[in-house]
Amino acid sequence: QVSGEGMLMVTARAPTNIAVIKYWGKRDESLILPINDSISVTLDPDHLCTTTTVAVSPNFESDRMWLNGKEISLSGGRYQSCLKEIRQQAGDVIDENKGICIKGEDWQKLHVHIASYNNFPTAAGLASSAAGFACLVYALSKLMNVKEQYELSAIARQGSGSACRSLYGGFVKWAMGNDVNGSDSIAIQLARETHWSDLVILIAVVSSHQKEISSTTGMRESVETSELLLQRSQNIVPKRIKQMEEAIRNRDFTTFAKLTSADSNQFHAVCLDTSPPIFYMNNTSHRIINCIERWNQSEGTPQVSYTFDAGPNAVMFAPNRKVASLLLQRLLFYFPPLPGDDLSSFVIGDQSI
Ligand code: 2P0
Repeated sequence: QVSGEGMLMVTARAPTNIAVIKYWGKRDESLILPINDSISVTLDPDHLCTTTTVAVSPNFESDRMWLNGKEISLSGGRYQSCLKEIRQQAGDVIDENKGICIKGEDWQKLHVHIASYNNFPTAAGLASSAAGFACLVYALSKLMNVKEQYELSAIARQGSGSACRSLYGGFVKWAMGNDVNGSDSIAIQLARETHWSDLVILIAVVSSHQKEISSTTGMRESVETSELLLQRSQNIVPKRIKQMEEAIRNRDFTTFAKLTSADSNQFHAVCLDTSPPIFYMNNTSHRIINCIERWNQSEGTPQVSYTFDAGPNAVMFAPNRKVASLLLQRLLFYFPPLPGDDLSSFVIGDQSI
């Protein structure tokens, strides 16, 4: 889109993703290279997403960014890496009718303004940085006419590791790769968003406060101090990745559910095994786990599964809408709404319960 003052603008939207086999730990901090593969589900962009508008104009004197309406600094290494990499890949943008002629090399001198909004709590364990950097890199790539779209995940990864997975919908694997410069540490789509359309994801926002220990700091401390993390990344995750890929391929909910809950619990066990220990879940999170585990045990096979990221919020999976409704009923029984609670948020898909 071109505005009156010769400003060129692009708006993009990217959803967040939820890991079912977790990324926790880097082997290279600056390139953001992980110590194990991970697998995630990208959420529907209508619910949890970032919307980012990027604009370029010869009148802009510096790169600037606003997040949820507040200006933030772009001086950090992660923003700088993404901007530098995208500019290196930038192509010509020429539209004679609109009087636009930007050559690939011109992007090195032109400045951009970025406005980004999250429609969910920032930094509360709902992977805001994943949607944020995926959206930023994608919007910039469209603005700057980047040809090699397959390289975008390696650029988004340098903004935030989990962001590389948000560039694809459906089920996505982030392959850790072997290359020292990270060229093969990229996201790969395992299955499209329509592959398992019965699967329902429920999110219980237990707290929308910012977490005390960022994922970046937490995983650095785990790499430095947790023996369990080494065992997990070398001997446990590789097996789970294969099993999870197969479960997704076959839409095998029982295996998917067992692996998802087990991997979440192991990730939080690694956090406890870190010195000093990190507590991302709270008492409410533990009660949700108990509620689901008791239900699954009473049925003899997993009805639903749960996973928690670097925060107390629960993400739950049900094999279909009927079971999702039963899960919601149970949650509402154990966690009755308080007077004044907004019940309109209790919805599955488009239907309120
Ligand atoms: C994941 N998490 O796989 C794991 C599970 C949180 C728990 O990816 O340092 O924000 O920016 O690469 O991507 C959160 O880590 O960390 C995360 P950086 P990121 O989703």
